[in-house]
Amino acid sequence: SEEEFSRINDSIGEKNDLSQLDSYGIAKGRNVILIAAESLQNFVINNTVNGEEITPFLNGLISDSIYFEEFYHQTAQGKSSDAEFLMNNSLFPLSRGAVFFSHASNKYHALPEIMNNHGYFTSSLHGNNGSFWNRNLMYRQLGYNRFYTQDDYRIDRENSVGWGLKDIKFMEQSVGHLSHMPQPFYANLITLTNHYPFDLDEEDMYIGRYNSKSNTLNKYFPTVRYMDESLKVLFENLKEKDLYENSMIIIYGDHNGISANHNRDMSTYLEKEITPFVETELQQVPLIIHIPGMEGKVISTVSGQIDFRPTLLHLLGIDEQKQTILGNNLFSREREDLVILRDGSFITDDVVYTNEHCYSKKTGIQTDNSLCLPYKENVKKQLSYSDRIIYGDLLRFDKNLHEN
Ligand code: GP9
Repeated sequence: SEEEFSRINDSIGEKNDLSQLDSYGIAKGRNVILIAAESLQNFVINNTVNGEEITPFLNGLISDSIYFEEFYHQTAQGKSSDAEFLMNNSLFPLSRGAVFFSHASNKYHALPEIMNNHGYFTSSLHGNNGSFWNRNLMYRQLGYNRFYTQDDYRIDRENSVGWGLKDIKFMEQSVGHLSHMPQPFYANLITLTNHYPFDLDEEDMYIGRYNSKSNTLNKYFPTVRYMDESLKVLFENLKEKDLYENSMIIIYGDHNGISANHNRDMSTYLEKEITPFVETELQQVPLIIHIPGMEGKVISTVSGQIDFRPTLLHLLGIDEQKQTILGNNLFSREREDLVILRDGSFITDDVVYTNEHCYSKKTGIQTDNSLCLPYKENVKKQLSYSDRIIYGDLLRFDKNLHEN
């Protein structure tokens, strides 16, 4: 009901005005190119396999980007679609099923719509079928002006592998689309090659496979390396088409690619035991914000996909105080260092809570549950607010939604 919406809103409270910070509006007016990097986990960054770099392009890019090194995916069964939901709505996905399917006719007040209201042309680009994850229906509610799907790409046997169009070809053709868009634009590019089961043609292997009993883990590294190469191609193409200087390019990992089924071989690779603590850490994905001409910096605060939207709007200098969201601007100094995963696990500066156990962040050793206790109530509340907003379609009562 409307009352419930007001109650939740009152409890979330209005966000602080952060327009006085130096970071406010530093990317104002730029095109925004957001890359969903399929199954990209953070452990491959600045790491090697068989002595070879796995993400040479990203490793270089990070040095002149804002890199959030402790950023978590918060997805559940809806995988890539959950990641999109989090990034665009700053709400949690559901604990079961995919909100992209179950609540695709709800009212949202999503990032593409807000950007659109601020003069942006908004689109999503993906070399797969438009109905995958129900995107073609959900995107209408999220406010995208245009969805480029497999019908907008030249796809043949030569240029595809596994799930479809190879990432390098996808990037080349996508920049073709970007070059025809009205500016400024907000474009969401969804990669595909680094998808389970990580199939790759011999000619696209820039590095060799890992050697363990897990075929999945072995094959993961060359496809990550291939995706990394596709990002290099993206940047080259953007520069060629004069789209680089006036854009900001953001890369994020959507969810994990290597599940707990591969813990034994993962443990060999990482040379450490995969405890529930380490398994939680492995849910970190990269978030890299590249603003051409601006200095890089590494930000270590714990954060998650839910925090992306207020952070982006802050950089664009778009006011976000009055929105019904559960994430926090990552440039805010008052922000509580807490990230909640969809299964109720959480991470703070000092502790990690998962599977009903509390671990010291510093040592990774299980500690007294009382250290995690103070956060539990808030964690439960946040997840339940999000659920109630989705199940009750409560954003239809959002007055901001109608003012815009
Ligand atoms: C499908 C692609 C993959 O279009 O985005 O989705 P996933 O299986 O990773 O959720």
